[in-house]
Amino acid sequence: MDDVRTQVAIIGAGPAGLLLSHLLAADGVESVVVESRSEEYVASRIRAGILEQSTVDLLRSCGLGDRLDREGDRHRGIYVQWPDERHHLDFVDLTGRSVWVYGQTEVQKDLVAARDAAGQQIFYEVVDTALHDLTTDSPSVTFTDASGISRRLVAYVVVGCDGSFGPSRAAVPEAVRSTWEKVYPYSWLGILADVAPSTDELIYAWHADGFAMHSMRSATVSRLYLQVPNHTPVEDWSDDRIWDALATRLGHGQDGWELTPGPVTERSVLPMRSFVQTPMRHGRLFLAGDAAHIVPPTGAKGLNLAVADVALLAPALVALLRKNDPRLADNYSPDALRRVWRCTHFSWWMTTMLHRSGDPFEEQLQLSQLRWVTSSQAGAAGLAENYAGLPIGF
Ligand code: RFL
Ligand code: PHB
Repeated sequence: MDDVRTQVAIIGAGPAGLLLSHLLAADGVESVVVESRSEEYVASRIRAGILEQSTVDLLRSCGLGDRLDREGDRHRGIYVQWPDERHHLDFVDLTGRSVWVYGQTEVQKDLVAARDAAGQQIFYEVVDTALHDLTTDSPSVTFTDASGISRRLVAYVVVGCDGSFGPSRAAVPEAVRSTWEKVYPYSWLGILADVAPSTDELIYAWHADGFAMHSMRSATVSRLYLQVPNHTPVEDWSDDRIWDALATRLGHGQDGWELTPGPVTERSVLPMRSFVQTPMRHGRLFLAGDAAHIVPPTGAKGLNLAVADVALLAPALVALLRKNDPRLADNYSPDALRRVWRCTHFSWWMTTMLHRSGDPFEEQLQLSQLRWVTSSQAGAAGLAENYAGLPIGF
C-alpha cells in the first residue's frame, strides 16, 4: 500500500470538499482530495441554481467571484403565487440582501479551475474509500486509485465532504451519533429546457394539482420543476404533458402572463427528504455539507449550507493545525448545527407550505400562510431573511 501524507484528507470533490481545500490552501494548510466520480461527471451534475448573499460574499472574498460577477444574475427576490394571485417579495427592500442565479455546475468549474491552477492533488475515480483510526492522532483514508494502486492517505484530520451516499457519515459509530429524518410523500420532476425564461425572477407556485417552480440557468436556458408522486417513472412524462402541467400550475394566461415551452434537454425525478446527523465531528473526523445534512430543495439551501459549514470549518482547522488552538474546532459542530437546523426548518416550512398534501384542512392553512407571507411586512421579511440567507455565524 502506497502512503500519501497530508495535513487534511478530504473525501469528496463536490463544492464542500473543493471549497475547503481552497480556503485551507489560502491559509497555508495542505490537503489531498479523493473523489469516487470522474472530474467530468462531477462538473456536469445538474443541481443547485441559487446562491445566497453570504455564499456570494464568501466566494468573492476568496478570489472566486470574477466569473460570478460577470455572468451571475443578481435577483432582488422571488414571486410567490397561487391561482389568480402572484406576489413579488423584494428581498433587497425587506432585508438588504439578494440572491444570485449561478448554477452549481459553474461554481464547481470555478473551484476546479482554481484548485488546478494551485496544483491541488485530487484523486478522481477512486474506489473502496474507507476511514480508519478516527479517534487516534493519526487518522487515515484508504482507497484504490484510478490506475488500480491501493493507497493510504495519512492525515492530521479527515473531513467527510462526500455527500449523502458517501462512507464518512456511517464511519461515526452508531453509539455516538444521532440522526433525524423526514421523507416527504412527493418528489420533483425537474427539467432543463433550451428556451428563454418566461420570468425575470423565480416563481414558486402553489396549485391544487401540485407545486410548480420556474427557475433558470441563463438568458437561454430555463429550469422548471413539478411536484409528482414518489416513484413516478420519468417516462410517464412526455414533453407535452410536462409543458401542459407547468402551464396550468404556473398560471399561463393569467393577467396576460405566458409560459413559453421549448426543447427539454434533461429530465429527472428527485425524491425529497430532510436529514440531519449529529454531532458533525467525531474525534479527528469532521463532516461538512450533504454528508451531514440534506434539505428538500424548496428553500434553495443545500449548496449554501455546504458553503456555510466550510466557512466555519476552514478557520477552525487553520487554528488547530497552524496555532495548535482547538477552540474553533471544538465549537464547529454546535456552531454549524445552529444554521443547519435553521435551514432545515426553513426548507421544511417552504416545502410543506407549497406542496399539495391531499389534506383539505392543510390546504386552507397553506393558503392562509401564503396570504400572510405575501401581504404582511413581518411575514414577508421572515421568508426573505431565511431565503436570502442569514449572515455566516448566525
Ligand atoms: P456533493 O455535491 O454531493 O459532493 C459530494 C462528493 O462526494 C463524492 N463521493 C465520494 N468520494 C470519494 N469516495 C466516496 N466513497 C464517495 N462517495 C461520494 C461524490 O461523488 C460527490 O462528488 O455534496 P456537497 O459538496 O456537500 O454539496 C452539497 C450540494 O451539492 C447540494 O446540497 C445541493 O446540490 C442541493 N441543491 C440545492 N442547493 C442550493 O443551495 N440551492 C439550490 O437551488 C439547490 N437546488 C439541489 C438543488 C440539489 C438537487 N439535487 C439533485 C439533489 C436542486 C436539485 C435538483
Ligand atoms: C434551481 O434553479 O435548480 C432551483 C432554484 C430554487 C430552488 C430549487 C432549485 O428552490
